[in-house]
Amino acid sequence: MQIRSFARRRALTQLGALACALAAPRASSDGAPADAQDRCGGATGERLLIPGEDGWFGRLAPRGSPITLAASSINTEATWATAFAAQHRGRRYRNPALAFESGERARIMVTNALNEPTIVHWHGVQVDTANDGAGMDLIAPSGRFAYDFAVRARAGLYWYHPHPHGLTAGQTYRGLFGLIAVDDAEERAVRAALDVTWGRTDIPLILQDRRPGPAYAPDAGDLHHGFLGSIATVNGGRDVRLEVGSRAHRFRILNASNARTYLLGFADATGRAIPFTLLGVDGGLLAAPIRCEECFLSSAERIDVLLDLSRAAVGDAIVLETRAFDPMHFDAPQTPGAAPSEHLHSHAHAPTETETKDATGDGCAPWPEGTPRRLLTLEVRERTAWRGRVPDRLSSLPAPDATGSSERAFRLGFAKGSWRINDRVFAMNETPIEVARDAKEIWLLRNYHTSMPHAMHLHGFQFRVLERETSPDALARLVVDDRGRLATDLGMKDTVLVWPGESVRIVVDFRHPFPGSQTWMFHCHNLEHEDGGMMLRMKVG
Ligand SMILES: [Cu+2]
Repeated sequence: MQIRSFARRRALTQLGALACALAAPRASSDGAPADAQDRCGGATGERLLIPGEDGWFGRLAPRGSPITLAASSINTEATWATAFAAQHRGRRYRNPALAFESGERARIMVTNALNEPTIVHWHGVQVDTANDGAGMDLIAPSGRFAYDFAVRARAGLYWYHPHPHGLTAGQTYRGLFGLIAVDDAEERAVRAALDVTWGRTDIPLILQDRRPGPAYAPDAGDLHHGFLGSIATVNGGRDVRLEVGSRAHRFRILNASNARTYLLGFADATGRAIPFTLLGVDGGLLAAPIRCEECFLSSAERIDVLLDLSRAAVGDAIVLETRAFDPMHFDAPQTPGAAPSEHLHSHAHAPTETETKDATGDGCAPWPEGTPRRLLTLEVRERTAWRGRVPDRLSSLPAPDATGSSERAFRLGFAKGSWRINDRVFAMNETPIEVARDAKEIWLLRNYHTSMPHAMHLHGFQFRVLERETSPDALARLVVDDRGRLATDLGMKDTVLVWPGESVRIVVDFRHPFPGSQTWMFHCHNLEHEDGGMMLRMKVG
C-alpha cells in the first residue's frame, strides 16, 4: 500500500531531511500592470486589521456563559454585507473569535435576521448531529437555534460558517464566518516557549478573494470552477500592511475563500524566499516543527506558522504571497452533452464575464487561480529582541495508526453537469456512507485525471493523511516523506486537497461519545461544488 519506489526514496535523499520545499524560482509578475497589482493585492495599502478584544473578529471567551450570535445585515463601509453580531460583558463584536478551553461547554444561540434560512457549522470541532449545523436543520428568517455542545477539539484554530445546503457559498462570501481558538496546556506551553501573544505577535490571518462590492453573483463558469475574486483580502482589508519588530511572529492562517487554493510563502524585497516553521495544521499542533518554504492552502484549511524576522533589518519589507502553480482545472463542455475539451487542464481558466467586468470597472485585473499575488506586507520598523525558541517537540500527537482498518474507496469526478463523489450528488434523505460504531477506516480518495483539485472535508472527525500516490509533478518538491506526504499532511486534518489524478489515503477513527447513530457530512469545501451537490451524508452507528 505504501509507496516504496527507489526513485522516490532517492529523490527524498536528495531533498534532505525535513525541508518541505527546495528554494524555487518564483514568478515575479502575474501579468497585471504594477499599479493594478498594488490596488488589488499589493504593498502600499491599509493597515492589517488585528483582532483585539472586541469589534471585528475580536476575541470572545464565554467561560461558561451562554452567548448569542445574531446573523445580521450590516450597514457600514465594511468588506462584508452581513456578519454575526455579538455582545458580551459590555463589549460588542462582529464575527467574534470564540475562545474556548478544549472540552469546555459551549452554549450558543444563533438568531437569524437575514431574509433567508441559515445554520452554523463548527468546522473541525467534533459535535453530534443536532449541534453540527450541517443543514439538516435550518433557522428560518427571524428564527433561532440553541446550540449546546462540548468543544471536543485539540487546541488549534477552527472556524464557524453557514451550512444551509445551496446557500452556503453566498452566505460565507457575504461575511458570515468567524474563528474558534481552542486552548489547552500543551498549546500554552508552546506559546510561552515561542514568546508570542495573541493579537500582538500571534496573529490570525483570514484569506478571502473577493470581487468589487458585497454581492455574490456566480455565473456558470464560477459554479463549475468555484468563485474566484480579483481582489486579495486579508482580515477584510486589501493591500494590507503590518508594521513589525525584528522578532518572530506567529501567523494562524485560515483560507476562508470560497474556492481559491493558495501556494503560500514569504519573500523579501528581492523576491528571495524566506523559510518559515510550520507548527500546526487544521486540527492543531504537529508533533514536531518542520521547516517550509511554501505550503498549499485550500478552502477551509488552516496553517499555523512561525516567521522569524530576527535577521531582518529596519526598513525591510517581507511579503506573504501566493505563488505560481498550475491550478489543474478541467474545462467542462460549455453546452450540456457536448464533448469535453481536448485541452483538459487549463493552466488558468479564462476570465469569466464577471471578472472581465472587474477589469474594466474596478481596475483589478482578473486573478486566475495559480497566479501570484502579494497578500500582506510586513514592514520591519524596529529592532526587537526575541527571547523565544521553537521547541523540538510541540505536542503529544502520535504517528497515524491504521491497524485494523478496512478500506473504503471514493471517486471524485464530474458527470452530467455536476461534481460528484462516487458518481452521486447530495440528497438530504440518503446516507450513502454507513460506518459501524467505533470503526477505524482507511478512505482512499481518488480524483479523476479529468477533474480539478477538490478540498475534501469530513464533519465530525479529524483524520490523518497516510499517503499520496500519483500526485502531480508540481507537488514533488513539497514531498517530505516516502509516502508522498506534504508537510501539511503531518498533523490532524479535517480538510484535504486531492489533486487531479491523485490518490490520497486517510485514516479516520470513527469512535465518538454520542448516543445512538449520528450523521455527518463528507463534502468538497470548494463552496460552489458543495452547494452544487458534491456532498454525501454519512451515518456512524
Ligand atoms: Cu470540489
